[in-house]
Amino acid sequence: MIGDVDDDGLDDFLVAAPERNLDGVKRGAVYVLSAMGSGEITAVASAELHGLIDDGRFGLAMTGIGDADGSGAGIAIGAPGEGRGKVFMFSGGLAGVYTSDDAIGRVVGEAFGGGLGSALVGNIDYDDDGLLDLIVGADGGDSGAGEVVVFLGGGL
Ligand SMILES: [Ca+2]
Ligand SMILES: [Ca+2]
Repeated sequence: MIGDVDDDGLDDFLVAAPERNLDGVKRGAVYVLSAMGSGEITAVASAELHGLIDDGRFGLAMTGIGDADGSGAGIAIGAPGEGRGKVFMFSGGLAGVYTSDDAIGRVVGEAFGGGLGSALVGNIDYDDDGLLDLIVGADGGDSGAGEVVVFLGGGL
């Protein structure tokens, strides 16, 4: 469950198009859908978020990260093809068009091609301290073996 990302009182869906080209090649995009509707994705989405790096595949993984600041449910979006791999955090209350530059926080992988952000699990309390945590996969991390990093809540 992602939560209410655009803060209109209805739980939302995220739809990703990680290979969307936009102004480049496979930069990726994520769309927030609040109310049910039909039509083209850019017309029915209440917010959209764009990657800015070619082959970054922004949106390959996504998760809710809870509402840390009372603005609505935050989300994390992985872009494993951006250099070392990145995860972008956005606070809630999203409406309109954003880019990865609008993120309130970002995590960058340790090594080029590590693919940080290839998988994300949020909205869980991994260490049972009452704060939501974020688990991030890096499918090319640890020299290609893959690795998983747990970010404990409080700092996100
Ligand atoms: Ca909503
Ligand atoms: Ca926790």
